[in-house]
Amino acid sequence: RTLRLIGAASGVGAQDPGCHAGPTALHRAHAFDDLQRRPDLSWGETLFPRQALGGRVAEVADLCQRLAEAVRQARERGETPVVLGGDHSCAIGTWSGVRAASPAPVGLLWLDAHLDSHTPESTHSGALHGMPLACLLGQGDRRLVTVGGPGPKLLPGHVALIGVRSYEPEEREFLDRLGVRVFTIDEVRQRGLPAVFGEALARVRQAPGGYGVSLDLDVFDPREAPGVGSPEPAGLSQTELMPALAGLAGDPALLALEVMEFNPDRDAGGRTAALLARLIGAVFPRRHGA
Ligand code: DIR
Ligand code: MN
Ligand code: MN
Ligand code: MN
Repeated sequence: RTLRLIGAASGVGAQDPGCHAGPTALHRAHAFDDLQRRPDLSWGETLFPRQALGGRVAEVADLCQRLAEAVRQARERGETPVVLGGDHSCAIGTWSGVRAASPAPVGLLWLDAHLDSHTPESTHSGALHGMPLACLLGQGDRRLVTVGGPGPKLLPGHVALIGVRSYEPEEREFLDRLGVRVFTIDEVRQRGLPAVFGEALARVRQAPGGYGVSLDLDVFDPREAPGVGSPEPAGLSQTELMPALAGLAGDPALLALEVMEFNPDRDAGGRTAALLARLIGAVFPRRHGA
């Protein structure tokens, strides 16, 4: 396959805008040098918010619209989009674009410390990166829900979350009511990641159009991935998650990957950038001789 990196340089969806610098920092990071030399990988455009639009929802909707278009075009060229954030509100663009390029419903594996399933009515913070999954399921501000076309972009039975440990009751109730499967960090600790990951994957793979992975870097423990927008203690280790992600390698049903919430300001020693490069290499290993 051919990988296409697309930057989503937005921090407008978060209270702390630091993730806006993520894609440009990665483009320059030494940790990304080997990746950028791969002949099967190219760096496409990086999208920036247009502040003149006035208002966060308008800016996020516009950015996600352009991102959805870039992702759709990449898919239609037969490429595999790898979207680098940016705060997680950009997910509305990525998965609306993947859905637009697919003839059938797609699944989504959401790896995150948070649920990201607030609505404008339920949110405590007002931050849009706390709402993208609800938007993709058809609930939220109309301007965000209609990015890439009308109608929900995901069906609840095709969505699973892993690693969740910080959320408000309203967003949990919303997902439970729809029947979205949430694997909290407690369930991971009880059953082990391989069992949980396998069950989540089986669920998202039921989607007839294939599936994607949305990885919020805060799913990792902040001791291993300090460079994130909203660190939450007691996350997954690389030792747990990397082998599970490596198991996706070569899966023809995997349509796209996004890695969100990278905040270079907090990335002491460049550890999170290095983790990110390893992660892309694990999911999409370079074929021998390619
Ligand atoms: C937070 C969002 N739960 C909120 N935080 C996120 O504002 O509702 N961090 N998504 O990654
Ligand atoms: Mn998130
Ligand atoms: Mn998060
Ligand atoms: Mn919250």
